[in-house]
Amino acid sequence: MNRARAMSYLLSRASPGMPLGASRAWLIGATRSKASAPPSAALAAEPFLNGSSSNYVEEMYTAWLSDPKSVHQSWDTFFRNAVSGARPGEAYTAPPSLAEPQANHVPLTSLAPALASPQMVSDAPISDKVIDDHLAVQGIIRAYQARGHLVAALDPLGIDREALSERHPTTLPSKTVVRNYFDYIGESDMERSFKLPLSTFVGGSETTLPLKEIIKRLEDAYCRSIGVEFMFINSLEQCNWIRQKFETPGIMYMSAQEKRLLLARLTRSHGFEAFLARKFSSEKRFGLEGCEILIPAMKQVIDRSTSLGVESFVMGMPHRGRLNVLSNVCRKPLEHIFCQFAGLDTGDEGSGDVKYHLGTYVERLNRVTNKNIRLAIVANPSHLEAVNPVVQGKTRAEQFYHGDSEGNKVLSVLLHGDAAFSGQGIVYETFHLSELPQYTTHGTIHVVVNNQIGFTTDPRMSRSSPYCTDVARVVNAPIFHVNADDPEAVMHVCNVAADWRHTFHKDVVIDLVCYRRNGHNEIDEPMFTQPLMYNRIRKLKPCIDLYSDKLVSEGVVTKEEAKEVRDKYEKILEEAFAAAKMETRVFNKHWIDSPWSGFFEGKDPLRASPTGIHEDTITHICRRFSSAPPNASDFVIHRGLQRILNARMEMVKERTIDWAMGEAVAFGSLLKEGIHVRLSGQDVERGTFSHRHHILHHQKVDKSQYNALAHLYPDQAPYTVCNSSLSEYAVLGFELGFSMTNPNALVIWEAQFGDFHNTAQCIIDQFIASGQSKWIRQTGLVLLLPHGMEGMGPEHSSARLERFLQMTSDDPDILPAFSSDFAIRQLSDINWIVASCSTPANLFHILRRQIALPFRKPLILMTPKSLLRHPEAKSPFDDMVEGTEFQRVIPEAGPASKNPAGVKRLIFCSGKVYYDLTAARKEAGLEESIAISRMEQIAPFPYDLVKQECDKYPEAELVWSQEEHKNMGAWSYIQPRIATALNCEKHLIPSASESQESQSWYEYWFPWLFPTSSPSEVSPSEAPATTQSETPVASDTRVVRYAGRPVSASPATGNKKTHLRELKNLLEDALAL
Ligand SMILES: Cc1ncc(C[n+]2csc(CCOP(=O)(O)OP(=O)(O)O)c2C)c(N)n1
Repeated sequence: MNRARAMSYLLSRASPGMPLGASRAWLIGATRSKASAPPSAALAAEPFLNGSSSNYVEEMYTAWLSDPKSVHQSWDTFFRNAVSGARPGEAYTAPPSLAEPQANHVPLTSLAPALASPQMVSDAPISDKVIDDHLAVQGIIRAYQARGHLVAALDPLGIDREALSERHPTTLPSKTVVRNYFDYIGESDMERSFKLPLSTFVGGSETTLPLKEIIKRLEDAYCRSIGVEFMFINSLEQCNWIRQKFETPGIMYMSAQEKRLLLARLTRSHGFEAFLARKFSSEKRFGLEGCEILIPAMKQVIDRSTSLGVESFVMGMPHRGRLNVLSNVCRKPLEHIFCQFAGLDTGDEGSGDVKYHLGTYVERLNRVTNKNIRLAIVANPSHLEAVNPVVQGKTRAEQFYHGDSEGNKVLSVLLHGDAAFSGQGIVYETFHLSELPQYTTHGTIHVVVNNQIGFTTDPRMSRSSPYCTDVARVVNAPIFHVNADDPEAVMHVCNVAADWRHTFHKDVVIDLVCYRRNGHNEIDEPMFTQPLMYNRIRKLKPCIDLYSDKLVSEGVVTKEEAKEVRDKYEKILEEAFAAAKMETRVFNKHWIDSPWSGFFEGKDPLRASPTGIHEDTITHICRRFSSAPPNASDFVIHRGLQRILNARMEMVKERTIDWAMGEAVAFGSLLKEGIHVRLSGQDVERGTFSHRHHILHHQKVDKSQYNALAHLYPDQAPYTVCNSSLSEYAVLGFELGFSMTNPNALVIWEAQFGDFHNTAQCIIDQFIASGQSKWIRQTGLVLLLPHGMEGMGPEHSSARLERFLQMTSDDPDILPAFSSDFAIRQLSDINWIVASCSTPANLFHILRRQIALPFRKPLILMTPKSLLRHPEAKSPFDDMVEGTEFQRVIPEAGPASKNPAGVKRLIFCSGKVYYDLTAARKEAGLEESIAISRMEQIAPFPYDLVKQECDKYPEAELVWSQEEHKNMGAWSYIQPRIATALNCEKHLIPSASESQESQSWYEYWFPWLFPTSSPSEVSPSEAPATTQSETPVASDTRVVRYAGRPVSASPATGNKKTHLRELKNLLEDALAL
């Protein structure tokens, strides 16, 4: 509230009819309804002020308060009338004036409507003390709302803060909170009654309270076990909502039944950790001891949200307490959890992950609300907070596909550690997605397990912000700090958080201030580094004991009942433990977080659908894509864009496409088939290189846009194209999460320039490269990475192709069996696809192939820059029609291919350099003697086609030419693989499945195709062999030579001349015979 508004508000507390000069007369006594009466029609009677002069009024008023003579007599009269109860419009007595009132003047009474009455005009002086006391009380209330949290008793250890739990109501409040307001009002005023402003709810139904009581209630609301941070929020409505939720007397009331449920949940939480500690004392489990309240807290959030209509919860969390959450929140079978401790072999595919990183998905009944709910915990790597955007993307996708446009049915919940929450930048990046139209999940509930330590580092050394939660302030999220040893306070905060999210669809943070009873893990000794803290911790009773003692003393439960609850749960644990002992293997499939029910059913795991399409479809999409909106006469298009559309239409007439059209036809044809397409990244709507233009902007009307691909067919799937925030880490993670929800969607993230992906490296390394292996979770996510040496300097050239290839999971020394399904089998066995297309038609096919495959694989696609407009980088419609397909290798088709025996050199290359090589070859007149083959799919390596090409040119020297430096690009990947392709007999290996020990993913998903293996308990030795090897046994002693730039530390020169010289050298090296 600005000062002028504050003043008017202050004045509006005045009561008509009060005797002027009576001490505190206008601070007390008026009813709330009178005080808040709306401005009357008499406002116009005081036309000497307007909204913009409110500051001036305020100055006059302040000056008048300190000395009525310091202002003009007319102001003096006005204020006297106003405070003595003059009705609106009647306080003003016009002074002799030379000028007419201004037309835009607004009367003061519109700001302070309840002030004035002409009959009340009096010269009696106003007591300064009255004014000051009033201001002080207002200030005190506001101070508690703004700073009460600073002295709240949040820390169960009592280390960090001035604990006020024992504060007596008559004791002066902490200066930290009230600053110097108590210089104006003191202990002697404690018994005086003050009228309560509308900005507080501490009065409940009362409008006045003694100061003593006001302070007591404010301390109860803001300085006990809950510290509320919210006054930075820019919405008065939201601030008032929060005030009401914490200040209303009795708001934290819990029934005996609710308390018993809370005790039972706390008992389970505690019992689970205690049981594991007993049974697996030397195993790491990152237990929850010291924050056992987390389990009841999460359950409370779920109960409350479920009662408000939420059906699905997508959750992300770190290691701490994860097993407990899996068991007690998700109801993951205890046997599955115990088996993870037993060191058993895996019974299915995948390399697996440690138990405290695993995900899960369950559908179950919420017993409190009697509603069915879905719960998913997203699997994550050790990299703290990295899962946050993935959870958001998955949540957003669930909302999108359920038509849940306001997030009423699907809710994301993110758990954090205190050190990670403040330390990891991805937290900030993810927060910034929270309100973006195409990325919002309509509010996330964040829960911080704030044990006041990160591994061995305490907060003084690990963050510069006062709270670990300060990052959440950037999105105006309220932050509820709460002492985790006060279970009922925690439950209250959880309810408020769920209500907040339901009401405002915005993020909210619950900061569970707790401690960590053991070391970082159960094997660590915390006394090495935090001796004082741990001395204190050792003296603390566990929360369960404190709370059950409390309930016993309140008579809510008896000691026997509390024990009975513990014993019952102990029995459940023991039984599950015994059952787990009978298991002989663990199954990764038990931990899938995003099952795709129905997707794999009835599909041949090694058969892809065709990607070529009917020419009519191509023409239709191309025409739409080249046209202005249907209401073109009303929609003013930029002239430059109209030229682009015209040029596109010309291409349609010539039955050709360029890069942008190839992409558009891929998208459009998938949309036609009901496949949702989502393209996200920085500036993707136009395209970094201004080639895409998927969104046309009306040049005269703001927000008037046209998205041609969203209007191709009446019954098509939705097309989402969205410029993202300037974040790679969060946005790539988000799109990965989105892609996990629905396999029948093409989800694409595009980097501005390819190299920027490295700020999202964790998503690439920890999730995309290894996700299927660790968590048997598939994704068809596509990464478009602009790549190529165009003389644009070191940072805009290389998408670091070499890194993706280095993380590719195929063995360079193993030649898979050649068979009719060689290509798709390779795709199925690898962790991701890495490709660099040189033609728009191949781009079209590879994008469509993502959906045509019977499984999902990430696609890492190097995309061009200059090729976007290269006159030769075009494709005829013929290359996309039915019967055509993605070409893994585009073989030489020119003169050299007609007389292969006479070819002296066979150059393999990939991407844009092909066009440089062919132009230079032509110029040198070497088209007969040098063949150039393009490797469009680099990984999995097209052994069969490479071998075919090599065999075709038996006399040719083999060269690999690339524009990247020798220690970069594809060279180190292709070199050993070409050698393997040539020397087959040395590398002959049965098909990958035959050599696998455990069940492969497709055996699990397609059990009907593998009759000998049951999907659940198949023995590795029973795993069926796949097709027979047809690998030719032959040997070629040629070796491949490198032709390209030498090694370098930097990906590219910053000097244009050097760039051109390097290119010339490269071409000479490749082509000189
Ligand atoms: C990105 C990242 N950096 C470092 C680590 C190693 N590490 C694991 S737990 C941990 C401390 C985390 O502290 P906090 O977030 O407070 O959670 P707590 O373990 O206390 O529950 C660290 C540094 C990690 N897992 N991830």
